[in-house]
Amino acid sequence: MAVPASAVVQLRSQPNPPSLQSCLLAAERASRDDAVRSLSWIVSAISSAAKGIAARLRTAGLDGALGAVGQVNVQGEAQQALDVIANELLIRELESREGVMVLGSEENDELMLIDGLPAHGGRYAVLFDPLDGSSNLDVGGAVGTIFSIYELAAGEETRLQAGRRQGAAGYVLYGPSTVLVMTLGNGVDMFVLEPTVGNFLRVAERIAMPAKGKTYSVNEANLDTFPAGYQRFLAACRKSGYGSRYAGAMVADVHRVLLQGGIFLYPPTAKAPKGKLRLMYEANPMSMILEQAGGIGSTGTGSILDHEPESLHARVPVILGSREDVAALLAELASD
Ligand code: AHM
Ligand code: MG
Repeated sequence: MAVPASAVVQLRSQPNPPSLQSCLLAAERASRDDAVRSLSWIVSAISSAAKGIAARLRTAGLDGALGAVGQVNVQGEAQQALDVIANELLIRELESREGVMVLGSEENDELMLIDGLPAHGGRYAVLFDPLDGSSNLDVGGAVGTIFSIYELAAGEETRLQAGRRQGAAGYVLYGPSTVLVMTLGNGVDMFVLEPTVGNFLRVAERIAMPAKGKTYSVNEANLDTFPAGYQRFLAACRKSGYGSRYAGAMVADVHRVLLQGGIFLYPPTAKAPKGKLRLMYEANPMSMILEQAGGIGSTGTGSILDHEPESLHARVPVILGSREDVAALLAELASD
């Protein structure tokens, strides 16, 4: 049953919304599973880094932190100064967290192995895109951080796993306010950073996304090179009155889809035959969030979460959205 708007509005009007820290503690207490304790401890580290990133973003136009640094990352993309700053803030918070044994970032060529102590016997890998949509930075557009957390078996440190094995995932959207959305595998909660005290406060819990939306989100400049099924689906959406919304930052676009329904796409294109977005730290965590909220994440041929990773920076076509919208697209793709 889809109740996003009403659920969010009701919770927003609560007089004393709980902080992220107290929600994480409550989740730990409610679970006998040691893994929940470790996962919340890691999410807490990410939330600290996010506060630092949000602060740097607020003053970026004043302190010279905008613009490129003259380096290109492993994806061949020009690194922005804030890509580097956000990456360092996350690494600094996470590398000292008990249980974190492996880090993987969009900005680093290889997995980073850390000489840490296992937490309560658990060993974890954290994969992240420190600043998603960073081409929006110079024009004051929204950007985000995306994260994905896995529990590792001993000896599995360098083995990439399918997204289905994620223990927790989430994102932070740096827009008019700083919003953190996360799942520990038991529903999706949303928090907003209260800037005077610096606490993330919960504004929605157990988000259930609408079964169908009214907008699609895709870079339509690439339309002519999408496979035919995508083109037919988008034409049908236009015919039935759908609107188009595209921020150019996946976090902002998927956040809208989570709250209001609809569909976000990054299909194969002539320039990027496997799609542009990366499986391990973009598609998988977003897919876990959407599936936990009742939506679907697909590559067009199967579930994103079941897609076996070929490499840390592997790309996949991405379809994320409300279940009826995604089903309609998959039916078009299957008919070719
Ligand atoms: P980035 O992680 O280097 O910022 O790239 C990912 C971004 C996504 O946020 C967004 O959906 C997509 O790239 C936009 O790409 P395009 O400009 O091709 O539409
Ligand atoms: Mg990205």
